[in-house]
Amino acid sequence: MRRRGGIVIGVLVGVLALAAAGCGGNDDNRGSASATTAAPETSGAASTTTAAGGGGENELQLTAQGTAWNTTSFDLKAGSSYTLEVTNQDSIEHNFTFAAGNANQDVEGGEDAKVTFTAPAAGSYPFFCKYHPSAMKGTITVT
Ligand SMILES: [Cu+2]
Repeated sequence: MRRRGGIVIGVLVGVLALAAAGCGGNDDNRGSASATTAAPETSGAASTTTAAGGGGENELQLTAQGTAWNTTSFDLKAGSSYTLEVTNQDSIEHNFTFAAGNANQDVEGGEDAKVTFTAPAAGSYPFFCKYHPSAMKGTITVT
C-alpha cells in the first residue's frame, strides 16, 4: 500500500512538472490529474512545444454571411498555431479551406466550427470556401 502511494505521488510530480514546463498558466485545469493512471506517457508530448516562447493560443474569427466572408485577409506568423472560429450565419453550408495549413473545415448553416492549423512558411496563401470558391475567398499573409 505505501509503495503504491509513493509511485502515484512520483508520477503526479512528474506530470505536474511536465504540465508546468509545457504551458504557462493553466490553473483551471486541475481535472487533468486523472490522467496519471497511465504512467509512461511522457514520450509523445515533447515534440509539440516548438512554437516561439510566450506563445499562447492565437484565436481568429471568420464569419460567413450572404455567401461572403466578413474578412478577406489574415496576417499570421510562420510556425505559430491558430484556432479559427468560423461562424456561418447563412442557412447553407460553407467551408473554410486553407490548403497550406492543412485546414478544410465544413460549417453547417447556422452553426459555427473551430479549426486549428499551423501557419506555414512566410508567403501569401489563398483561403476559400470550397463550395463557393469564387465568391468566398481571401488571402492569408504569413510573415
Ligand atoms: Cu460557402
